[in-house]
Amino acid sequence: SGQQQFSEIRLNQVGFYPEGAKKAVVPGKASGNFYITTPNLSDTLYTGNLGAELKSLHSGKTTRVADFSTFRQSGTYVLLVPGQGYSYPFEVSQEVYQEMTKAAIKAFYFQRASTDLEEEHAGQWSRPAGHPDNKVLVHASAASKKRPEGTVLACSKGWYDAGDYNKYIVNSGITTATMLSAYEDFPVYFNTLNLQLPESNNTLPDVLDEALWNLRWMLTMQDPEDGGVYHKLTTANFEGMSTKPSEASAPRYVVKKSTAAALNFAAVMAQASRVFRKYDKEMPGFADSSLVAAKAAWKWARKNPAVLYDQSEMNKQYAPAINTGAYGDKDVSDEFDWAATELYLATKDDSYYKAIKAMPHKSMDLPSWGQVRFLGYFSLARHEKELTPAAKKNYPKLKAALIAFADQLVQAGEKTPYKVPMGGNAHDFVWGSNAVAGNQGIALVQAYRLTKNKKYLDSALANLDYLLGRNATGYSFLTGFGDKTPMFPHHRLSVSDGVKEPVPGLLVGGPNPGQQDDCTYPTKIADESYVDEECSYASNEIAINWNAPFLYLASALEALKYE
Ligand code: 9MR
Repeated sequence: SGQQQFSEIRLNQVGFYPEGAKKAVVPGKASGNFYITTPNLSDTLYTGNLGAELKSLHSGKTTRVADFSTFRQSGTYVLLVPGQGYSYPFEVSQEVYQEMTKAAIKAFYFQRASTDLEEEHAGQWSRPAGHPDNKVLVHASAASKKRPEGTVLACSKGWYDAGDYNKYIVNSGITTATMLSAYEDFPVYFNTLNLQLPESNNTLPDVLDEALWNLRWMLTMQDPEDGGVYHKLTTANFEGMSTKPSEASAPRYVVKKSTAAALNFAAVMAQASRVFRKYDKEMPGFADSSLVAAKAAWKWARKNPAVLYDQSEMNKQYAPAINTGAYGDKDVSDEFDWAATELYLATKDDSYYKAIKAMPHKSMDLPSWGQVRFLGYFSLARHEKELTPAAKKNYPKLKAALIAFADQLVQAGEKTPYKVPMGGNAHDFVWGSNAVAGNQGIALVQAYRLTKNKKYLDSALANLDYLLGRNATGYSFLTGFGDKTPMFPHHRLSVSDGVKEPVPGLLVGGPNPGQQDDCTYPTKIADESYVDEECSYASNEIAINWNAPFLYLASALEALKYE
């Protein structure tokens, strides 16, 4: 019965900053007082009153908020509602998110391909190397004169995309960019962070060492002949769920070059050239060669502006058929804008800026693997002081649009029954909805940076609360953190390693009423469409592009609390 009582009250299961907002959500009919007590329920330290009854947009279910923001005493507590039971124990402390944030960054290390993970760095999740990717085959769809079908390429390193073992340029691009942006925005925080990586003893911040693992792979995906970039590196079919990396032996291919891949590559390589410039001594030539690679990819994309990746069309023409993730974006106008922006910032050459179609674009869309315009906008805001007159002229409009976007999120958060921006829009619950929550958090942090108005930061923190338990499922969606947290993610590394606990620090996809897998879900209600089972790749897979916004959000909050 303890379990029953625990699961009813929803709150951030990791805990709260002493100075931060603190809210729990109580579902059902309870009203009246709530209490903050010691975990053994013996001492009551705070008494509050449950708020007004709220109704979910998605389920129609009613909830009330327990707001105990003014309770600031460090310690471990439970929240008690008579007749409703008590919450999981939670902590109030200035350090409450320290380990969790580190784990969310370290998770990328666990996704590394082509390397042994030593016990010293990986603990019980250590493993022998898999996917050396030093003998990757050029697929028929990617054959060129100099590189005919079957040509052997070396494309080692990189991160596994998700629960599968493939490596996709489009998704890698946005992920790496988000990680580099976190560093660009909060260098002081990252400069001292020790993630216990094999590279932790070098002079680079660990987060940049981690980003480099993927950047080095990305660079191998460019054809030096023409600057084009292969869409992905993949097996023909997904490997079995219990195949260990070291046992995986299916041939790996690079497939067809695409415009989206070239532009994602161009954008992130241009950003990398900017970020790594100051490490020219440690990595001679890296910044320069990244920029050269970015320009070559941009040129290819301008010459080939509409080579969309359509896997089923491709499979009609070429063998073997490729049946893994497509990341088949049908509109690359945002990719053009993003790449142009990053190249402009890396070179200050106005001709790149002039290539941007609209500034700002009339539709302001949250980042996702297929929608990357905001990444360029955030970069412009970040480098506001360095803009040339051409870009400076438009900047006030962009800034106003970014703030207006964040205002909508804040307003949505006031209306949702969980008092979080996430879920304020019926379309928030897509495949990988937890990345929507994370990316909303980034947009809010950006607005805070632009205005220094704390309401944006509070709202960003509310989405962290959402991800760590204040949501309709009652799960804390980051593996290894919280009391009710995914144990069975769709993640081959976790399934195949024989360790009970999944690899820690990974964010699962989250509620997705699309339910595009063959799992049995508890309900069709949007914000509850989640199931902690291995079969559920549509709600319980993990993915690098979902972890990256979480990494950004958590790091930003950690960095900013000291301001
Ligand atoms: O995140 C992707 C989601 O937006 C798509 O709807 C879905 C189906 O195409 O694919 C998701 O990405 C998966 C990728 O294709 C392969 N690796 C696992 C990714 C996460 O599920």
